[in-house]
Amino acid sequence: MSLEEKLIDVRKKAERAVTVAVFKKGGDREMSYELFNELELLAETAGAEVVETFHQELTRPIGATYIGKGKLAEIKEFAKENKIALAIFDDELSPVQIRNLEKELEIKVLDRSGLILDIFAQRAQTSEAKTQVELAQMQYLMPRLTRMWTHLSKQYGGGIGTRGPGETQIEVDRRLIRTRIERLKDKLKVIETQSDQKRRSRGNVPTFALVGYTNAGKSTLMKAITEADVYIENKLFATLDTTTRKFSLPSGQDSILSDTVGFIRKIPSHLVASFRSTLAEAREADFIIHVVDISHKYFAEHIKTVDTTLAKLKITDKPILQVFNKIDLLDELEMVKVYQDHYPDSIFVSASKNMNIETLLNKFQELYDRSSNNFRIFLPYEQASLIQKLFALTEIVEQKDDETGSYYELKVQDENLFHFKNLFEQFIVEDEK
Ligand SMILES: Nc1nc2c(ncn2[C@@H]2O[C@H](COP(=O)(O)OP(=O)(O)OP(=O)(O)O)[C@@H](O)[C@H]2O)c(=O)[nH]1
Ligand SMILES: [Mg+2]
Repeated sequence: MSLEEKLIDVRKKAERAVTVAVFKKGGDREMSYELFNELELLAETAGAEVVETFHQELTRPIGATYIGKGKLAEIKEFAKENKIALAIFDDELSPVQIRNLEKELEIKVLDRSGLILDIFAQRAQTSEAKTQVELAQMQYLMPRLTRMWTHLSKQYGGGIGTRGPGETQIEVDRRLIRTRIERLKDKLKVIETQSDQKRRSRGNVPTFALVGYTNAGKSTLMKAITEADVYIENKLFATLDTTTRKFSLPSGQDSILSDTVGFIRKIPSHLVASFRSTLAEAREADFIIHVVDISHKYFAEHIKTVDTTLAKLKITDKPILQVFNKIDLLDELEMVKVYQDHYPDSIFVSASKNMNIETLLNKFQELYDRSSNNFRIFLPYEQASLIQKLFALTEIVEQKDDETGSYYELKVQDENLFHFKNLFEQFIVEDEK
């Protein structure tokens, strides 16, 4: 069995599935149901048909089997009667739990992380996304290798010489996975260097990155602003790759907008880590645009998840603008007013109905103006050799020439300020800030 085959392919192996969750005793039941609902959506996105859902109220999940014996028996019986092939659990299960559950239920067991990984694997298109997903899958698989897998295809460098004396198949598998992980990491390093170079070659253009919970409407907003032909779908994780497009701020300033993979509650940590290069666009952006689906009942939970994920990615040191999307779905515009009182600094739009997009762009402009430092300099013609540097380090807002040189009005981003001052301090006419 190849390493890939050791990962469950939901489409092939399990059209008929049940979902299983533990609800925290004394917790918010309505919310528990809603979050459980999300698992069902994920399962359907992966290609499974959820035939039944099971949940049990517990103070905390049970160590060995996650749920209690009675519930297990109930699921087992249901699975037998209804030809269920797969049980999907709403948490990350330990390798031991998976093993125990499979033995007990006699069907395949998949946890939330495995499910999300499977969706990513199905949807990955570019070599970058594929490599990142595979890395996450291998890291996920590593501690979950069990004795039931006895063969390994030779294509990954197995075979003669790889088997030490007395080594078990699991140890061989582990070693092969480790080698593979190293190779994937190397490949990603190359990809990362290439996209770093691409980003640098864009020069000094301000960049805005759309982030947010999956299905919030990031791609739709991208399309509304830049007319980019991006993929939009009412499914989770429609977008896996980063798209970047040029657009203009109201002042005419050239800018770049990027759309990227969405976040979700309990996202596997391997996945976040291995999507480093895809998320680099957000990490390197000047401004973060956090898109929230305000029509979702638990949008406040979504905001929390996104904030936590951004913190994990160490994206905390830049201006963040919260954009509430899908206001066309709110019952009355009055509702928007209520929300507006709670989130006074946010913008309310409908990406698909093109509502308030202009206001949003004005807000982008405001962010940009606030973040940059404005200067006026006079550069004599004999200093023409510095012009290249000036163009690289600043945004020229206006230029006026006279007999001896040129006046420039410019903006300098914080990160270029030191370099700029070093070279041009002596030419500054009046500092407007
Ligand atoms: N009613 C309404 N629906 C919207 C709006 N914006 C987006 N949608 C719908 O919401 C769904 C998800 O939109 P996407 O733009 O694909 O969402 P996304 O945030 O890019 O999602 P992922 O790429 O999966 O993370 C689609 O069915 C859109 O048509 C809006 O303003 N109003
Ligand atoms: Mg998208």
